[in-house]
Amino acid sequence: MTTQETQIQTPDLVFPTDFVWGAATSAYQIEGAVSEDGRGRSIWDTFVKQPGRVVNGEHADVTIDHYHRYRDDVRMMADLGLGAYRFSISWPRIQPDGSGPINAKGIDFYSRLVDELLSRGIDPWVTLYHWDLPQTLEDAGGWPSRDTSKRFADYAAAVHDALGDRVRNWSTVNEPWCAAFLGYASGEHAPGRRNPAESVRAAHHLLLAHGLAVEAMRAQRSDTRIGGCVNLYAVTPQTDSEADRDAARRIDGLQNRFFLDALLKGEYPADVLEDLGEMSGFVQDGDMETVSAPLDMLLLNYYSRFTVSGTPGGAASAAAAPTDSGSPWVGSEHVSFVGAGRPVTAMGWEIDDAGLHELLIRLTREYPRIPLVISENGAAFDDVVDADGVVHDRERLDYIAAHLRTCHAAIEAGVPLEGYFAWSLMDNFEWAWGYDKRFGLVHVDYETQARVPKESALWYAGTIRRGGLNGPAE
Ligand code: IFM
Repeated sequence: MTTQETQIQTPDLVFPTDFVWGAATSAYQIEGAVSEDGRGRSIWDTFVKQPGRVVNGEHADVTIDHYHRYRDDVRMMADLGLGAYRFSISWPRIQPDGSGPINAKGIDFYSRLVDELLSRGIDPWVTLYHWDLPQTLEDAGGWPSRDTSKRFADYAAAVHDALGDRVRNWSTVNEPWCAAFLGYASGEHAPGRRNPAESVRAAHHLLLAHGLAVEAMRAQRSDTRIGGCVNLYAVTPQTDSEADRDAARRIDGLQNRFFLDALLKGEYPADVLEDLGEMSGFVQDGDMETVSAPLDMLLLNYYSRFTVSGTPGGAASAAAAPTDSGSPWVGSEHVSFVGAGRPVTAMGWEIDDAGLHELLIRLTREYPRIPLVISENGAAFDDVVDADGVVHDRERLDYIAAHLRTCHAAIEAGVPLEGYFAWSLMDNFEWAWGYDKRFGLVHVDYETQARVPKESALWYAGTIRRGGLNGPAE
């Protein structure tokens, strides 16, 4: 035993020894190099150049230049002691036009990244789609078109064929709710369409794409672990009134149950289909069997709780879009999101770790038992680099610590929770908010590209080293 090991104190809350300790990013948010090595254009490349779409007209042509700095970034991950790194593949790097032959240079980048991670003992977790649809496919109809699902399965098979020998853990579509409803209903995200009926079709085709990709990948290898990835919210009615309870049912239905029931039960919830009315006439025979192909795990992203009211006149406070946008709440546009008085992050999102506990218990009780992984959890705050060169981000540290305590309590209660990925490893391009919101454990100076681990990163490294954490007084 080394001196360092003898000094490690046993924490109060010890996690299972095989618990996965990770951090996550996505391709478009960190890579830059948008015109290099044969990469095609994505819907985000188009969107960010349209006036008024992103705060301060910012874009991700360079962002934090991970494409060129990946070796240094992986070294930093190793210094922090990360056990796993979740990143996404840029579809237009692999297939510049979204179909046809693969771009060898695109695959080569991810192959080198995977090798670099493995050489430092970090397990690569691949996400196949984190919102950067090739523009050519959007021009051909985008996610409202069924054909896009088939193109996705081909792309998934190509990536899996190239990396499946070294990457065991895969997820298909990150947060299909966002891709469908922010992309095609509110227009807050690329491609910026505002058409409720199209957004519902998009949601179904994103789920179908997931299922077709699972089939294609399973046909290639039997040792790959595949998960779907959803963003879930705890949802509470503001009062016990019938209107507020109905509002909570609707928002929980569209945000949570629409995706969970489809993936894990092979059906859409009847009440949500009723709310959507004619917009839901898109399911073809056999689709739901494909969508609910057996999974090895469910990845869930958790940030906050929604408190909702069905009483007209409530002020919307949750995740307000930076620019003028429509409503993503198709069929529930009358619902308002109200503040419940909890502290908020820089996004205006209320901090509520109890909501995560509630969701984990609910998943275990109401759905077929399946291993769970928190694939994103974290918070944006207005970080400053202090005179001592350190980012004292105590609020982020407290946020992550509180959610990890919740994870521990859930495991103790019998929830099959296997891992936790902090969002995000580094500050990066926060979609319509540009560089205004910093989610990173590691601070990035966008002028110099200097990376400096924040206090939360150093604390997280200690937590990983100790295999757990202490009570709130820590
Ligand atoms: O930055 C995003 C990420 O791309 C998807 N999940 C939520 C994060 C914070 O908004």
